[in-house]
Amino acid sequence: MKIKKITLYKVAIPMVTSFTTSFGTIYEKPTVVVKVETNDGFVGFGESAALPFPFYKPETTDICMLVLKKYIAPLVLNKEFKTVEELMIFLKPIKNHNFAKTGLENAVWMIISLKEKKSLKKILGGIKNKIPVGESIGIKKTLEETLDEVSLRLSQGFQRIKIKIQPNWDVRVVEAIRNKYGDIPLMVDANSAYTLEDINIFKTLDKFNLMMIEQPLADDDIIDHSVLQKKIKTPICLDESILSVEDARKAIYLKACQIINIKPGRVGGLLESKKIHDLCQKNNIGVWCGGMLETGIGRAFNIAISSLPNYMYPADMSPVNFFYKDDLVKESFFVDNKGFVEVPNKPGLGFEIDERKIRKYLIEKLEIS
Ligand code: OSB
Ligand code: MG
Repeated sequence: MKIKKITLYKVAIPMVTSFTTSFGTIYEKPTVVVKVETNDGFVGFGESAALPFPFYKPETTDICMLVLKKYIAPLVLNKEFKTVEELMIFLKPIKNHNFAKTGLENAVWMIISLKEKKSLKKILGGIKNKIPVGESIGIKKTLEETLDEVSLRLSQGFQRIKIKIQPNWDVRVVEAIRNKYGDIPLMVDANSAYTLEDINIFKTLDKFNLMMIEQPLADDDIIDHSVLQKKIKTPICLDESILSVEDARKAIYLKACQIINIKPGRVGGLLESKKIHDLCQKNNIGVWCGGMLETGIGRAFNIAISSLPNYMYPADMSPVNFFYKDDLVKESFFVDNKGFVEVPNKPGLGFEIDERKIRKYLIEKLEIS
């Protein structure tokens, strides 16, 4: 097949509530929807779910628009390919820009799924019919607000709670949750807010039997994480540090983590996610799927990849309406009262895209052919 047209939509759905992490507060989260049309009449959609500012990784929403238009589209338009492996070879010269690549890559996976009349789960090698999910709870103004949200999500069935931490919002939150809810499945995510000098905080956190501590140190670090992992028993989970299967190989070699959060957007798509999954499986490193506050489009791909066997911890899969007043799919996924989300068995995205909503929340549109 050949890609004959790519349309980029920068879309911003109003948020229900802001989301605070150690790197800052997200008050609005535009996203990039990538529509791909092929010469043989297939249409696919993907999402480049970078943040609007370069505080998580350097890529932003606007950078995704620019890179997709100026560098990615010209490398793939009107080129013959049969598989995502072949497609990604065209993109090899482009360093990083993983969120931008993911929007296109996901759209092509959707097309391949439609063409082969097999679900994304099936073509990716997934085996699970439903995936366990948890919630990621941002930094709040008060402990009470945090405890209330923990209690609500536990009562709704979410299978684990993740708390965003930063200096002065770490031990006391964890302690308060443990005191009130006992030994629930609990983890923390620091989004790279600490250094090795904070060893005493990690030693204290080590006493709370956390499932894992996500990205405690610098966003581009592997070595210091390896030093830290030797000093604490809580498993370190890497997020920001892992941009490719090569990064994962190095982290495993240096014993920098025991768990990896694989976000398709951060690593450049589902193919790279699968490679990281397979490598981790061989090395007894469990993985799970993180999120980037995607709309129902991006979340659909996260659900599909989470059906692979070594995705053994609950995914960050809060329903889209926890963050946004609306969605870009007609009927989004549903978290049942045991904290599971069903993996669609239909070919394609598995959810019906609402193009009216894309138009309603549109900020900028670019057509490239
Ligand atoms: O570090 O996992 C993260 C959201 C934005 C940027 C980074 C992160 C997050 C989350 C939210 O934790 C996860 C979700 O999409 O539900
Ligand atoms: Mg994280």
